[in-house]
Amino acid sequence: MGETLISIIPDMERKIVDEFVKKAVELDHPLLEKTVKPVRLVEIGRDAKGNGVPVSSESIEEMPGKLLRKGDSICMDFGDHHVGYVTLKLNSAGSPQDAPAFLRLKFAEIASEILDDSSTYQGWISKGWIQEEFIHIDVLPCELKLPRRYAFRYLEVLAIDTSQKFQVVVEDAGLTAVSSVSMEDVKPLEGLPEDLQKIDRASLKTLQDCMQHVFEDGPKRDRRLWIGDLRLQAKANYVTFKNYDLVKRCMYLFAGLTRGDGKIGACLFTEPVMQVDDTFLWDYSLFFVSILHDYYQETKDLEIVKELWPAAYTQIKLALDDMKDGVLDTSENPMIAFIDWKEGLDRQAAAQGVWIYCLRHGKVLAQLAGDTAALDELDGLLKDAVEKAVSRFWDEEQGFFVSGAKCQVSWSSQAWMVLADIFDQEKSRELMLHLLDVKPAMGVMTPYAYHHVIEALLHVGEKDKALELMRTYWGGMIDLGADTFWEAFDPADPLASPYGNMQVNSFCHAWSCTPAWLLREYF
Ligand code: RAM
Repeated sequence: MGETLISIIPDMERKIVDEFVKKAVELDHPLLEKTVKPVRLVEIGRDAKGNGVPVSSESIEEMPGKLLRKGDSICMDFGDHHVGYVTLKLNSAGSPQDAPAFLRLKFAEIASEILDDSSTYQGWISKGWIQEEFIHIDVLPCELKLPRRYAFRYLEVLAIDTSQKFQVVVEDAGLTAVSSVSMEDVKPLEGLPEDLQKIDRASLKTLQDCMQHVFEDGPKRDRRLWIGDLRLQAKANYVTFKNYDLVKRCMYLFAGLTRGDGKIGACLFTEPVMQVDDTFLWDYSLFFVSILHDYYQETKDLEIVKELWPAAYTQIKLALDDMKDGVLDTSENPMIAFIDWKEGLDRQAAAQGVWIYCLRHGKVLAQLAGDTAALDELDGLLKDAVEKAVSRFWDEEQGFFVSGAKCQVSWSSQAWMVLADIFDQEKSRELMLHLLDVKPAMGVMTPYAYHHVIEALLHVGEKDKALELMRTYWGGMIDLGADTFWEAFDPADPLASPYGNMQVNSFCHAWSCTPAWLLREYF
């Protein structure tokens, strides 16, 4: 582990945060490793709807017999989604190798990515996230150990060029898959219909592949600890893998690597040095309160509550700086709270829901920590926040919470206000049914936001409706061949991406693992 990077923190506090980082380092354990071999060769084509799918396959035994000339390729299928390090045994055939073998290696989480053309990519985040390598090999045979870690199921090897005299042969391939947990540690749910079993299995695999030295958000891309993703991963982990050390480590990291002003950042890096990112999301920093609350509910570890309560309480106090008249001020930065990637979403009402949700958890923690002064303050804040939720956002005529100057009605606003318990259960239930009935156009784009809609339905006792939505949404990804669940999915717009192009979307994304929790918790 590298040296700790902490900026402008007074000496006394620095001691405490350094202590937290030290604890986080001590809670880091070696990853479990598993050797995985490709199970077959496949050809990827398009189905009737244009989605990439394996259209034919051959035994993997055929691989060493494939002589790759200029333009030839093979595609290995490793049978499931994995995260890890790849080694290829390469050789030449024909006359002596009189030129470098020039290869392109493409790693794909879903079959469609094999068909993508990276030269067309024009999204707003780095093209560097596309898992593709161009490699010259001067001398064959060789063992090619790739230094990067990949997240993939399919690996295509294309011979961009050889020469007229020799061909490239892939004699063998292997993967050292890594994770902090093993799928064998979790009992699959029994007695479920097949579609739900598949959803549960893909959720577990998603979570497993995101559980590395920290809870990563998506092993293909950011590979770092995001707090909004952590909150949902931790919940799913409590009823499945039960790796408490990893959650504890992540909480210590966030508390130990706050920004100079005490705010917990939206995400943090552990390499090359541990440091908090400068991205700040108002709702994400508040979720530290919730994560600590949930950890206590699961473990009853009062010590850590006492230790981390000051950091949690600080997030509540600092959140007030971004509020005006008791609600989040979104006038300068409409995305100061994240809520969802949905284009055009007005986030103010949903943010009020998050605020109340976290204040309630804050009160539980203050009580546990014996902080009576904080408890009094939180009581006052909570009363005011609930009053504002109704007076500023509730539209009795429409029967919906509305958000922003244009009084936008969105799915996320309703879900978060229901999770915040603004109304009693019956009124909240009516609101959720009204939502499903009217289906406002401002829907959701990510499994993260969809999770909150489903959780809200379960919160008001609408199990059947929740299950139905889970089946169509997460089941929709399964129907498209998902082994793990995706960062973004809009059934009405399958090519949707928060980044302007799907090629950089992550198809194993932590925040989509929650069916594993919901199915165990509510059914
Ligand atoms: C993306 C990441 C991450 C998420 C943030 C808000 O960059 O996918 O998972 O938490 O957005």
